[in-house]
Amino acid sequence: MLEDPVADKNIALDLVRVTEAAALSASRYIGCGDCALVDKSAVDAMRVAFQNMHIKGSILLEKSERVALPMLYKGEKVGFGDGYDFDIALSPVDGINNVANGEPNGISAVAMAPKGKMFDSGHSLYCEKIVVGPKAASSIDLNAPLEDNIYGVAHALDKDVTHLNVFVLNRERHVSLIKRIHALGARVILRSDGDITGTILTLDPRSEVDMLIGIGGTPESVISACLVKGCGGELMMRMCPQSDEEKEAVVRDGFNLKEILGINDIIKSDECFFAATGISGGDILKPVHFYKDYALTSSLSSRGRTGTRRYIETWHDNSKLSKMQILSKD
Ligand code: VTB
Repeated sequence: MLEDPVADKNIALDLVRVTEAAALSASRYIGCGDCALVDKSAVDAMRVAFQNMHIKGSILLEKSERVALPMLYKGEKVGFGDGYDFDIALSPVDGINNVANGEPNGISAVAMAPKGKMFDSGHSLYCEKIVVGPKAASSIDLNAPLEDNIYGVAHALDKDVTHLNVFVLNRERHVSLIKRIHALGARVILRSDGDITGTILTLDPRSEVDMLIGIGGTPESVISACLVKGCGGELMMRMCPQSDEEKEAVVRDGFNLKEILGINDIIKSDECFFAATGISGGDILKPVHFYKDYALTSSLSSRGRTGTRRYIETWHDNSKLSKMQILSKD
C-alpha cells in the first residue's frame, strides 16, 4: 500500500479517455474551416467524458479564453464529484487552425494536479518559454542571452550546435529569434501551431526536436509543465503580454512581469497527470483514423510521480460510440 492514496490509482489512464473523446468528436470536423465548430465538439465531448472520472475537478485554465471559442469555464466543476480534488488546465484543441484547415498537428490535451498545486496564471495569455528534456534541464536560463541557452543545451546534449533542432512557432514576433538561432548554426523546426506538441517532441528522444523557444500561450505552458514535471526536464516561463489590455489585466492580477517561473513553481506536486490525443495527427501522435467499424486514436498519457509515459493506441467500436452519442453530429 503506497503512502499517498492519490498514487494508488493511475488516474492518467482515466484522463486519456477525456482527450480521446475530444479527439474522436473534433476529428469529424477536420478541414471544415470553422474553428468554433471544431472547438465546440471537443469541449462538449470532454465535458461528458469527465463525468466518468472519479475526481472532484475544477477548471483552472482554459486556452480558449485567448481565442474566444467555446470552452469549459474557469471554476467549472468536472468529474463525478467523488475522489480527490484536482485543478485542471486544458486545451480541448491545441492547433485549432490546423484542424479547421485540415492540416496536421492538432491535438487535444489536458493536465491535472492536486488542488492548489498548479500555477494559476490568471489573465495571462502569452508568455516567453523555453523547454528542454532531462539532460539539458540545468542548462537553460530565461534571463540569459539566447546564445548561452543554445550553446548550453548543445553542450548538455553532447551535440554540435549545427545539429541542434529548435522548435519555434511560425509567428511574425519570432522573425528575429529565428534569424538569431540560424546565425548560431542551429536548425529551426518551424510549426504553424502547437506549443504542447512542441513540448511532447522535445521530451521524446525519438524526435529530432531538442528544445522549444518562443512566445506562446500561457495555459499551454502550464499544461505542458505537467508533462515536463514527470519527465525530469525543465520548462521556464515569464509572462509576456502582447497587448496593453493583457498587460493591465496581468498587473491587476498582481503578477511581476519580470518573474521567471520554473517547473517546480508551475507544478508543485509530483501527483500530476497529462494526457493528449492526436486529432489531425502530427509528428508523434497520429490522427484519428476511421475504419468501417472502428475508430483508432493515438494518445500519450503521463504520470508525474513515476515519470511513466504511455503511448496508447485505442480501437473504439463505432456502433457503441454512436449509441453513447460521441460520434453523432446532432
Ligand atoms: C500557441 C500554440 C497554440 O496559440 O500557444 C499559440 O500552442 C500562441 O498564440 O496552438 P497565437 O496563435 O496568438 O500566436 C496556438 O497556436 C493556438 O491556440
